[in-house]
Amino acid sequence: MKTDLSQKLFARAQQLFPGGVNSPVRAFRGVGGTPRFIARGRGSRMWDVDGNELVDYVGSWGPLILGHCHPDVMRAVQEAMKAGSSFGAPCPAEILLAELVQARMPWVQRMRFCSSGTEATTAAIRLARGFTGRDDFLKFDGCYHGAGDPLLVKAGSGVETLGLPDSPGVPADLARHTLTLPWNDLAAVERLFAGRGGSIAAIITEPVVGNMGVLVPKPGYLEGLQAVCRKHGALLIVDEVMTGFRVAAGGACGRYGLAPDLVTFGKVIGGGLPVGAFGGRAEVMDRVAPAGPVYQAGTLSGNPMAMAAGRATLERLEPAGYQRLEELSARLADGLAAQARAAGVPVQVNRVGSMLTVFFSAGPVFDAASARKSDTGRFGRWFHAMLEGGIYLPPSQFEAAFVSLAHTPEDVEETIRVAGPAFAAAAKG
Ligand code: KE4
Repeated sequence: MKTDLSQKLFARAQQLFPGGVNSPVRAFRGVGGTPRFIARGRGSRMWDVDGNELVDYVGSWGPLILGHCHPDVMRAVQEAMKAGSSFGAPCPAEILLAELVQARMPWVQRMRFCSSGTEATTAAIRLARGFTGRDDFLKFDGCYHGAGDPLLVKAGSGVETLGLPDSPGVPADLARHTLTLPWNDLAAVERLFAGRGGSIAAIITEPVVGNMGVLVPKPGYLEGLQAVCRKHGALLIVDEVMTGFRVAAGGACGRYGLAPDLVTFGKVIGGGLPVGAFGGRAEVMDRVAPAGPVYQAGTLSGNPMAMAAGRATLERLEPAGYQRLEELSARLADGLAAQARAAGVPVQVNRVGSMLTVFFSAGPVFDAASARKSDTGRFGRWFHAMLEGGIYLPPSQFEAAFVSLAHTPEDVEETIRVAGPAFAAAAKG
């Protein structure tokens, strides 16, 4: 596969951006080689600058659940642009999107739009601290909630991919308020709260972890976290930046029957444009300025073009669409597992809805520690063999792949076909 132009552009990019990228996980550090510079996308496909056609399972890391350049999303954004790109003032578009969110997630009694998932989670932590008057909060090893200081402790995603235990630059005085435990271990959470529950403002969790690769919550785990929060007066923050409107119409909270105090969003609700949001109980959210004293703000929050893209996306996420995503994703997961078995390569395929990960591990993968036992060298060889075969997967063992409504059964069968020799190539290393 020709990559001359990507290589030339990557060399130029490294004179401009740290590591040649504007977000670390794009740099292929987890798999080696040269990142592909993308020229355009359409439906389930992307074309890189060297003209290589790729079946895309990254989907901009989750937002593109309808695929690239969905005509309705394009039309909505173009129409919004004709009226004006941004006003810095209230506009009807933000109400229309918020009402769609609230209709599917009635626990979101109030919300605030921002421009990224990081803003949303950072604000949610600040709000939980302001509401409870407590400084400590609990996150889980391997869960990634964006690049905000308090959350860059034992994070997943790019931090995990680069093997950075925590990020330098986060003052110890701040990090000490971020408590961490293994994910999926309810007894550990109960022990922690029994000892110091009165000082803990919140638990924040990915309900289905996507940032260590996909980790599936054990039965009762999420409900257990909710019960611990209720018992000790802490808030449950469910980070649905990745799972929101992805794993079900009501997100993971709808899928697992949670009643979170706060929930955060990003990705899908922006339809590919920059949007984040946090929301939840009115009693909590009404502490946010200007209704209350907890400050949060953003120049482009509620931007009419981004609101239009998000609304056009959510409007096309019907129950039949989730059924199709389930069927396509199940076929893909089963087909990949069968190909790995045929090649004699031990893998675990973890999947919830249309997010999945192939772990190169012989044993079950249910938390960060078990995920880290995966053979990242084999993953890297498999990744490149798939890429050579025209299949574009997330360039890290510790990320989720995404199926969109633009993917077809033919895309999935092509992917499964390419995976056979790719697993054989992975085993050779
Ligand atoms: P952003 O600030 O990147 O919009 O959202 C941060 C975030 C928060 N919470 C969860 C559960 C997330 O998955 C993310 C962002 N996810 C990564 C992919 N694993 C974004 C990709 C990247 O960092 O380039």
